[in-house]
Amino acid sequence: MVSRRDTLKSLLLTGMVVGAPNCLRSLHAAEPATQALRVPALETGRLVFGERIFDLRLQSGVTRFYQDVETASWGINGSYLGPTLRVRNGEQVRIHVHNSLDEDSILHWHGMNVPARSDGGPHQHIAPGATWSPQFRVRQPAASCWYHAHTMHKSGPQVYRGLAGMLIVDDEHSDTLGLPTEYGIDDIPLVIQDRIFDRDGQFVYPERMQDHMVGVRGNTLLINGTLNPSFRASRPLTRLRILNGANARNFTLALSNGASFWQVATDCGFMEQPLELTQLVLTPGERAEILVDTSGSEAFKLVNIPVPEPDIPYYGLFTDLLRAMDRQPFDILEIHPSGIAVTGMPALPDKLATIEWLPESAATAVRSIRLQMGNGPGQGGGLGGGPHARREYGGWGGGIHKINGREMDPAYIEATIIAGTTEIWEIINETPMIHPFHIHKVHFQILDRNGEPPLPSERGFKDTVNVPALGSVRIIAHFSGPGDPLMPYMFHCHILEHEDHGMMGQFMLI
Ligand SMILES: [Cu+2]
Repeated sequence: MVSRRDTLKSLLLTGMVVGAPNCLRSLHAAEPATQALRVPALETGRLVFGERIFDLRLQSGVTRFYQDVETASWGINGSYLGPTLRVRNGEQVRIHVHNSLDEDSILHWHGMNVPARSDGGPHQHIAPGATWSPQFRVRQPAASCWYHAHTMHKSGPQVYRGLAGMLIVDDEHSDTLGLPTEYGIDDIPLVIQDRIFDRDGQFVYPERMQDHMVGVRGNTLLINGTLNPSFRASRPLTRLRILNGANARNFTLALSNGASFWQVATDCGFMEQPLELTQLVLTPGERAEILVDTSGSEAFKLVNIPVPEPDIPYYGLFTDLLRAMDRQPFDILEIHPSGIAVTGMPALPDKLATIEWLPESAATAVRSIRLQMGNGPGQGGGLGGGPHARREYGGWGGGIHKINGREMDPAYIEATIIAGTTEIWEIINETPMIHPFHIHKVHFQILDRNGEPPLPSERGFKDTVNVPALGSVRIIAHFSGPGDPLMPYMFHCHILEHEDHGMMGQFMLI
């Protein structure tokens, strides 16, 4: 694997090529070599008359990402990110979210099957000083979900400052699998994010058009808010609940020693059986649970490996940006194994879950969802209307992001769906870059991508899917009730700048 110096060199070179909008580096003088991985506090709330109640506070504060540097940041019950909430299938939950910030916000429970009014979307606002108290019964199997700001036009900057956290669902079945479950010991959440710091160690949220076209990518990685993190394992097998919590960056995860790891869960729960992998792609919003062999004594790293250059026509500056994207190797987490010697492979359960695969014949509707950037088919445009406009791709310049020809309009409902029905959605990416597509509430199965079966790592319930450049994905989902004719659910690109700039639509479940 590349050394830190090689990595830096390659990043700087990449930066020179593309004007350094999105190369990973960290050059601050006060940068710690490595520091212990921070693990968000585990919050189980309080039980009142059988209801699990959480008290969350959106707040501003300062965080020491760098030694002796106080960075202004936002968090939930803390100065950066929020606690890991833990709930159980079947129980009634109420979450009091108090906004002590000086602007409107809202939290969305990503991956949770909750009523529209409790879902937290751009129709809902928590004004400064106000409290919002969504409630729901947990009706889904064990999974690693998360929560984050979903404020109209402001999801990007609010998540960037720190409004996000993990939300773990447990159930009776997950208790019996024998997987690592000791939070912070052998069951570790990993929120992977990239940020930009200025010379004073303050967050910079870039406003340049090109950053918003491809999505905001930082040059400094934070894992659970830790710069250059190191984790010391104390058990021979460690479960990582990995969330791509970045605004826009895709990660291709691997271990620096080339060893295998085992994926056990997709976004919304366990897979049928553990899947042995040597690399795993996560686009923004996606999660995976993996088991890592932490026996033995030789340190290794969880790293990001570069992906091959995308096979797209050349469009000028925008193509340079796209080609540089996801091309940088970098370290994510240094892992010091437990030193416990184990002979052979770790013992893993043969079977994790029974998944009922939805047949295409169950669908009563098929919808097309077209992801678009620019001025629409035939309009051309390109970057600033320059010479690189490509009419055949709808002219994706100008920073306009749309679905089915329309920027997000709170008054427009794209689909009205009868509760209890099953639908196939074909998500068609008309642009030359990946978009991670997220549907609120439902847990779907991927039927195919560009006509091919989904990757083995996607064989399970998902709520966010990687839709490849100029390609398409078909998903099938069962839309369970209860419906609500007055409050829609969202579907959108999970590149938060794309969502903020209009690549979002609404469905009403009735
Ligand atoms: Cu997008």
